[in-house]
Amino acid sequence: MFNKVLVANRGEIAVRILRACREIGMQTVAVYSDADRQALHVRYADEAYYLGPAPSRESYLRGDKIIEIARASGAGAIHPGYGFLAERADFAQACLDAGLAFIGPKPSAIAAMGDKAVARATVSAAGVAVVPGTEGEGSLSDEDLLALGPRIGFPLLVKATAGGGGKGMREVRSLEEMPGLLHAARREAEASFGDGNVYLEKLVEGARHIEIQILADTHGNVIHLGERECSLQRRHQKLLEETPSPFVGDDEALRQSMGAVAVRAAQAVEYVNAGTIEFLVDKDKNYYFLEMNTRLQVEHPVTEAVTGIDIVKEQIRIARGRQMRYSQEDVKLNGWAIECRINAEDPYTGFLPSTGVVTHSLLPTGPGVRVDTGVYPGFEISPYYDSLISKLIVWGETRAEAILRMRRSLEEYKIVGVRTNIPFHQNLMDSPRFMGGQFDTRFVEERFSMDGAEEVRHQNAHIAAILATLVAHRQTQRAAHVIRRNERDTSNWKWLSRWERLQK
Ligand code: MV4
Repeated sequence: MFNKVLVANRGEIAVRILRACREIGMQTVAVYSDADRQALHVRYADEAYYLGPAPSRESYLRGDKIIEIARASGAGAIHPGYGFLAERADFAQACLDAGLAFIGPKPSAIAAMGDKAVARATVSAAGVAVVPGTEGEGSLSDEDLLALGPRIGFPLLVKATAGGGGKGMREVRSLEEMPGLLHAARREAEASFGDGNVYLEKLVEGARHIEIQILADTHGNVIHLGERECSLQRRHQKLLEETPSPFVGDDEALRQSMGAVAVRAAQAVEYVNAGTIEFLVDKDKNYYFLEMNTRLQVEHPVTEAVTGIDIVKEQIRIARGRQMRYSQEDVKLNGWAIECRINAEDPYTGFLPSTGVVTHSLLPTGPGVRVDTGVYPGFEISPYYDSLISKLIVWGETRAEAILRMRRSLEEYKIVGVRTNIPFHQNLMDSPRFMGGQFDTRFVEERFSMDGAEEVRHQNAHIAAILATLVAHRQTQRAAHVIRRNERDTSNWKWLSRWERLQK
């Protein structure tokens, strides 16, 4: 049984995994590229080995080299994190062939869920609802698809079978525009995945994106850890996740029903370890399987915050062949958690990536606050990898408390040297639609604006009385502040009145 883990990743997730290993007494091995010689994950690990030049394909995607390092260093297991090699069935198989444990599912489960048409057919056969569309696993010709389109009905979506993340996806409104869009989708899928195969699904409009975290061990136990609301995203990049979903809310029947269906979908591929089932949920609470992510996800900490379960430690236990420490009855959702993804991107210039040295940073702390990051003052954010600097996760007893805590934490958070999307999140926290939980997957792109002039709000005596107390409290707080409030911040005064209006 292994007692040394190689973490085949970088940034905040590598640090997150190393921390779990440290807590349970596992020895750790990090790997790094030229751009990451000074990175936190390298410093944190017991040992670190050089992979190659900065570009991913010459470093973090070098599965052969990583396996060689694992063997040479005496690591008995590889944790892939997310991205890079995490969902490559061939890499998982190569680990097993080298006598290494892969901290994740079996190669067959990765492969079955990686092909979206196979995934649809597999879970559908297990009784899981999928969006109406083409059926089966084989590749379909344009002729086939043009015949099937009208039967499914418009509007529909062309999706890449090798896809995920919206690549190779096209919305089709009529039969006339279908040939051109099929061609464009195939070309994009071919360029992105080396596979131009596509399938069709009816378009579900105004849907929310809600996912269920599952855990499965090698003893046949499969449990779910509730849902995460992931509708707030831009160009298929999630920006904020929360749990519970404001849309599921206290509909415990819906939560348990989605959870049970997610478990069934996982069982359909004999799933082991941590995984996530994505659902589209329409306004009438009908839900449909979208895809399964066969990895640890970026947003896993919100689930950890409300369940108290350390998902990464559980992943390692499972990979060691142990039973999970929890049964479904043990899983209780306590309070509310929100995660903001802090990216090195400028929200005022259309989210252009921002690179450079982080000269100073001041992290928010205090009750109910967690920051997962791989960045520290002096570290250079390079253009080679994703722009995620950190994840700011807050917990509150209620959604309102979590939002207030997030606003407070965003104000405290100071990063100097690169531009970040913190102002975007501050704006979002002030958005009445966000506060009211009234948003779907189009919200950020279609209804949200960064130049929102503050609306003037009438304030009645009742609100004023509450606010007087709040302002007094604020002043004591401010006396202790080293950092000045951001000019763009909405005052608590305005914010509370918005909140009050929403509660009416
Ligand atoms: C959909 C859909 C509506 N109807 N499928 C986007 C990425 C990929 N994971 C699937 N996606 C969607 N599939 C049907 N039949 C809407 C989306 C979608 C979306 C899904 C989740 C999160 C954000 C999204 C943004 C736009 C579209």
